[in-house]
Amino acid sequence: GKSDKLEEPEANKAVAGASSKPLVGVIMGSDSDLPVMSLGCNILKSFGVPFEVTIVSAHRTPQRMVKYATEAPERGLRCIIAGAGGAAHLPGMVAAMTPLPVIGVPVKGSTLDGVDSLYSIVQMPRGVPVATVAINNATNAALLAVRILGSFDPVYFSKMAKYMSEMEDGVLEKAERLGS
Ligand code: RP5
Repeated sequence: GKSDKLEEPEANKAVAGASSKPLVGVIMGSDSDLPVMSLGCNILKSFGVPFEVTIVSAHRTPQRMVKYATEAPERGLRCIIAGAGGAAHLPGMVAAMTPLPVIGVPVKGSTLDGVDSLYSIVQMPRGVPVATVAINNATNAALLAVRILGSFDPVYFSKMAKYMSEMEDGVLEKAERLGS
């Protein structure tokens, strides 16, 4: 990280709405990913999804990554959102160590426009899938997590349907104002 290292409590404090009985785990390789990843946390919060957020680095804290991934199911997580930049191994390594669905967010770094992160995450070899969203699009990662929860929980299913219909209304209103 560039400045102060964020330990767990600080990382959770940095994102209001983080819960003690999380269904979704939001992890990232570095505190420098937090500005991007907090966009996803805001979505989870707005849908009322219990989530947690912390820093887990595949390269700098490999033991912590193994512990996080292997303990995630027994802690009640249903889905993991993992953001990382550069040689972004985190989502793929976590997916290799848990049967839970993993959504990868390629975080744009200071070089290569985030294409390095995108390729690292999207090019998972056969057998270990990572659902990859667009560069820096933690918003879509969180929306996908809500849809995963909605596939077995009607509460989140309805919330997603409402979100989609409001989004549609928003566009139709704008179109109307333009006179078409
Ligand atoms: C990755 O390296 C992190 O996910 C981050 O995107 C990138 C740079 O990390 P810092 O050097 O800013 O800590 O592991």
